[in-house]
Amino acid sequence: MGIRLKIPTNHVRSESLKIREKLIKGEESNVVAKAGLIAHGRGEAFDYLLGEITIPPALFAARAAAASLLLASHPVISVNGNSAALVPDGLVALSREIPADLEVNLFYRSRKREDAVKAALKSAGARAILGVGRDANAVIPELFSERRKVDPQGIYSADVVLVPLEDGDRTQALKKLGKFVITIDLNPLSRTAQTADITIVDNLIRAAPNILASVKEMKTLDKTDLKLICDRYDNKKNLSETMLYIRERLRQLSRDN
Ligand code: PTJ
Repeated sequence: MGIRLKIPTNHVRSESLKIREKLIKGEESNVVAKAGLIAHGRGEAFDYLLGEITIPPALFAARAAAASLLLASHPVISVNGNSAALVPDGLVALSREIPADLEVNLFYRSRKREDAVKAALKSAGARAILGVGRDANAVIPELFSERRKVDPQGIYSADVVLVPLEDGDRTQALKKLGKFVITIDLNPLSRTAQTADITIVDNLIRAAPNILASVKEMKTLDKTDLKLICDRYDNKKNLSETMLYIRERLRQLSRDN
């Protein structure tokens, strides 16, 4: 085990350091892949550009995501190492509230990591967890990474899949299978962000509670109203607004200097 950092509460970046510690701990317990630590660094850089807040287009996307998940006949939340380390409680609460299945899906798949992610979800209160061991015996065609292995009871037969932060290939493959894909990715330029049906450009730490709050708020709406929320959403337009927000923020910051 590495050196444990004692984070001073008055440190200006204490929140960010605590999140890093969560991921380091997650890596030590096999939940997070080593590459997950690198992926987090990339995310942090994009989060700086947003000002580390949920910007209006991200909130709008989170609302559309909540409506789509509520309208789905078989929604599934795909869980990788980083998401299990960062927001296990949030994902379990979301899966209960929708309700949606939880499925372990890893790029760096090993039995050890599948079990570690499953254990993290279990200690957050999850009951059924799909996609572990022999249960992941269906294959997403045209996908050659370990992500191709899915559960026939889960992602394989889902109509809507929520895929928090990941690499690009699977989103395209899932779309080819006719799935509606919702992603949470701080990088608006990533292949996942560009190909998903709904992209929430926000930190998963903020996005998960936002989706949950919208699901709770919209649960009593009828299908026509939920559909209206979905129909009003345009991912390309939302991504453009995100990039314009970043441009405007950088313009203002460069003026202040
Ligand atoms: O647990 P595994 O084996 O499934 O592996 C997971 C990782 C993340 C290692 C794997 O999917 C990967 O390599 O992903 P990438 O290609 O690095 O993409 C991760 C994306 O997530 C990047 O676009 C990051 O900007 C973004 N990201 C990182 N941290 C966050 C994030 N987006 C939202 N919230 C975050 N906290």
